Amino acid sequence: MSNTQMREDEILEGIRAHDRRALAKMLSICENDPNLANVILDKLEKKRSHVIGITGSPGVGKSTLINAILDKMNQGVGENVNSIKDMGTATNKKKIGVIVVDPSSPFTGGALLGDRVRMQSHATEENFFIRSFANRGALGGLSPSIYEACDAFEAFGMDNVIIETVGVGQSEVEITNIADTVVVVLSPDNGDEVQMLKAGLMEIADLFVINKADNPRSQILLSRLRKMMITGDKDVVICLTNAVTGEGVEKLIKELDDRFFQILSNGVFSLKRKKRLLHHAQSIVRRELDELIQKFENDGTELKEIKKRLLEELCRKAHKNGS
Ligand SMILES: Nc1nc2c(ncn2[C@@H]2O[C@H](COP(=O)(O)OP(=O)(O)OP(=O)(O)O)[C@@H](O)[C@H]2O)c(=O)[nH]1
Ligand SMILES: [Mg+2]
Repeated sequence: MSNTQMREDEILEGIRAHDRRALAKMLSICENDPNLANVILDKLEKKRSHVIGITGSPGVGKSTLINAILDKMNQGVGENVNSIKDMGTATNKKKIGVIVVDPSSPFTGGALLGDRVRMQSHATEENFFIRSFANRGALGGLSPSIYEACDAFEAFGMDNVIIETVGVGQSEVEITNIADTVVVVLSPDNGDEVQMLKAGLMEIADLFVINKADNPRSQILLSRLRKMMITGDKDVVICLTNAVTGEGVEKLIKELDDRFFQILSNGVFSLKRKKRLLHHAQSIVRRELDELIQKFENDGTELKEIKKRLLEELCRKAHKNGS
């Protein structure tokens, strides 16, 4: 048995047994060897998680809000969508995976730790798992291994997978490819109203949060947002929160749970999942093409092998998708 095979079996067994160390290893494989990650993930049964993208301009309070969400869930707030009783904890608290996509350092390619530090108080709790990913290679977008990481959390049986991304550039669009629900966070002290219009955040939001509700100007932002919605064709829930005190966060969790059950019953969830599979396949193709370009200069014979692998991967994804 090869080393890789041993590692694979160990991880498979560990994830099925809800061993956090196996999940940590799996997430590292997602980051460093996404092809191997896909091979392992294919052997795992995936639970149905609600994948929530939290996006918004820098500093609006996304990390603080996620921290507040975890606080509330730790107190038992929120629906346990998977109803997993066998996760090694005798609790019915929600199981949450958090992915923080940090901008890459051009020097190290590594993830910045700032957001993780913000959520540090929850980092070691049994029912939560927080992981930072650098967005290396994906200019302005999400991490190239985000699809695999999301699958890994689902295989682990998380109720929610929360993805924090800075709402600039490509990541805004990309988050709609992977999340079942996109939460756009705005804050009154960020000149967000103008940015919102510019960046098309209006279109991608399934739910708005006006954070920093302790700032009186949040009421102005609220009424402007409502006005914009009247003229638009979308009726989106708006929640007001103070992420520092946790005010309004319970209501936000309830709105998120309500939306999850709604999209499960109206077919939107399965459409979102089809979209995610398609974009996952595309990300594999892009990755393979990058490899191809790198290798081609040295050895043209690689071309056939890579073409074959690409086709196999696409057929596998299409088959999984039921088409
Ligand atoms: N007054 C007030 N301050 C807040 C609130 N939420 C967050 N903050 C503060 O706003 C600052 C930025 O918060 P973060 O959670 O780091 O914001 P972020 O959106 O994650 O920022 P990036 O990850 O850099 O994009 C911190 O100093 C927080 O303490 C709030 O509801 N009210
Ligand atoms: Mg943050």
